[in-house]
Amino acid sequence: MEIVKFLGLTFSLSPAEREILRNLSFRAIFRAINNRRKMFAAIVSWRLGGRKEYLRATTVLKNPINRHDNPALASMFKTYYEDGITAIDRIDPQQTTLLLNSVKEVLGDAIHAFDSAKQEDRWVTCVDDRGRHWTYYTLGGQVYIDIPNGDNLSLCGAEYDAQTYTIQRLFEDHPHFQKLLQHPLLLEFCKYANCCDITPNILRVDRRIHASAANVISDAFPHVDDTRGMVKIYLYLNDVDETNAPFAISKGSHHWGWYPKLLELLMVLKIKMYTPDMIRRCGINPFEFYFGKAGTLLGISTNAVHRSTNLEEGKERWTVQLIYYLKDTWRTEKIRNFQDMSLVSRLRETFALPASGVLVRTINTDAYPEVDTRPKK
Ligand SMILES: O=C(O)CCC(=O)C(=O)O
Ligand SMILES: [Fe+2]
Repeated sequence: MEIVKFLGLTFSLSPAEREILRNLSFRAIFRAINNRRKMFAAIVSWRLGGRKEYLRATTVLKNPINRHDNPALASMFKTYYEDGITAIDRIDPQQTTLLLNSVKEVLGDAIHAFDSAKQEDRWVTCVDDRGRHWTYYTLGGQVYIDIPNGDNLSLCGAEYDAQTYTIQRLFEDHPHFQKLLQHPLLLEFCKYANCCDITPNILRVDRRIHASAANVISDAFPHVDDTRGMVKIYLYLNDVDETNAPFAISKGSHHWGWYPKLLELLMVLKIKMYTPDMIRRCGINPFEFYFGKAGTLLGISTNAVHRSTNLEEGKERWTVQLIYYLKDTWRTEKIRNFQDMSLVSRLRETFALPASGVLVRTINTDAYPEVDTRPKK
């Protein structure tokens, strides 16, 4: 041990430390400190700049506390804000029946094709001679037609062109749909949930039946629909209970802590599925199932983690779904820590990403708990 005086301080140094100190010039020390300073400044400006840019492009769903004079609307908005799902209204039985009949007519050919499909047809999308894009999915038990809004076709996807059958043409053929879209509570809901944009991008008419493979290859896996903001309105056209595909959602998961940065990452990694273990680690709620009489109108954030449910054999579920996209990233006011510095380590833990960088994904469909919970009023 050697005693050294340096800058007025007394150090005791081992011979090796003394050797190191001898080789250190003031210049080298200054350079090291300066580099640290520059690096620190770069990190700070990146964080501030990145944050500014991120916030600029992000639509924020605002907490509606005290923001509405009408108590019924205030309660609907509050439920949607807190849970990511809310009942909007119950359409009267006469209008519901008219809509169901229209949907049966619109889906007629597609259902016929579904019924006569060979098993290997599996997933078929085609455009019929009227320009309607219909899809049937024999393994998933699903038939649907997606009808885009002619006023913003470019937002709906490259597959839709000028020849496509649009919502406007649907209104001419079946005026009940127009009436549905003018429903006052539905419009109020859109104004709030979709940040003033009350025009759906796509109207989907959908029929589901029992599917033997529904739990293996379909939206039965917990998932989120998009990294963009997405709102869906579901209209149940027949009674829906635990036997015929109630919509299932993890309430409040749209507030998820490192969301939506995390979702961007998930999309890049092409992960849309979550195992129960991931859900537990992410700290989000177990799934709740939404039952409802024919005419039930639900407003849903499909940025929340959700999943479909298989039907019992012989049962059907008919729905009209209105799909709204926001153009950009999205978050709620409640989200904090979305720039959490520990994001990478949380991700590693959540997705069991080993040090080698190989992604391990285990999906055990038997393990999803079916919680039988009725929607709260
Ligand atoms: O229709 C359902 O039950 C759920 C389907 C789904 O995942 C969705 O609409 O995004
Ligand atoms: Fe979905």
